[in-house]
Amino acid sequence: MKPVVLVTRKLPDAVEERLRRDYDARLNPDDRLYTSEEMLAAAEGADAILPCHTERFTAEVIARLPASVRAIANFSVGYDHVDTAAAKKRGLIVTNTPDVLSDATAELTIMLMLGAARRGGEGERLVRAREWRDWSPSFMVGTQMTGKRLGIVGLGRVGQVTAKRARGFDMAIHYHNPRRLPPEAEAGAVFHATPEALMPHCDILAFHCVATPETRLMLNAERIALLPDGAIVVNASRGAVIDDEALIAALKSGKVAAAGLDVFNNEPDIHPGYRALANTFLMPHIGSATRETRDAMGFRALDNLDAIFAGRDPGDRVA
Ligand code: 8YV
Repeated sequence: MKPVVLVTRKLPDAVEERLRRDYDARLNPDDRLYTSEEMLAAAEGADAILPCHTERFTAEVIARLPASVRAIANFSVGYDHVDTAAAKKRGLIVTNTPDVLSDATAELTIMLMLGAARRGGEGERLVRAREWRDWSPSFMVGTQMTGKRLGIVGLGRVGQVTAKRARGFDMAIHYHNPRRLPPEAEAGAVFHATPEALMPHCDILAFHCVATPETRLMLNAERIALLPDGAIVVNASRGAVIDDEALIAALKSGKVAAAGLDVFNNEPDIHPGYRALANTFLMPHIGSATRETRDAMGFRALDNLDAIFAGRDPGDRVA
């Protein structure tokens, strides 16, 4: 008998084909978002769940999962939507999909940097609204990215690819991680032991860290004050790392010249202040949204499930 897998969202065709071939897959062809209650009901009798970051596995949800469920194989690298302590306590195996989305997310981060620095959103809106009337030497003048300092919070898998791409723009890389990396991973990047020490070196500040209680609201008013005037902030990690009120105030005052954001607190119902500002470049959480990467994420989640049901250790176990 094939293991039963509840797949909470519509996944790429090639991934679903493999799911149908190897599992008794409960798919969601209409991609309807489940409430927790609906997900729990749909998981009745399932051996595993293959969710996205859109499904939340709080301690309460985990406690109510049917006894048959042995694993949560996420279709995401981030797993802040899963209470891993509760999962461990319940003996659930939890996996994620690292590596395969690093290129796509770094690409998007470069787009956020360029979009914010060169006023991409503003220009696009202007042209579409037929409000582009003339040209002048001061028209739509932005910030040049080439040769500037890029500060990265979280120089991990995605952060290191962003750093590599940014070096193509002759940028000097600074970073803050909880621990200093070995020289081959640093590739010349300058380590700062605290976020406070990093801030003054950021012409552009990019977040690639994981969302944890330690990184929550990392970018607050005090740290913004330490940035150079006119710095640019980009975020393709999780909205939780930014204090929205503080960033919006800095965008209004000009302390922060522009922000490029792909992730937000309370997506998709984001802080309305971001929409009202001209100097924001806003994307709807599409860091990993390329055909290649979404296929690879699905295959990686399935590799993890295959290992679990073959009695092997899944490569990407996080709990
Ligand atoms: C996805 C992401 O869009 O992998 C992550 O952590 O944020 C994105 O790649 C999403 O999480 C898919 O579930």
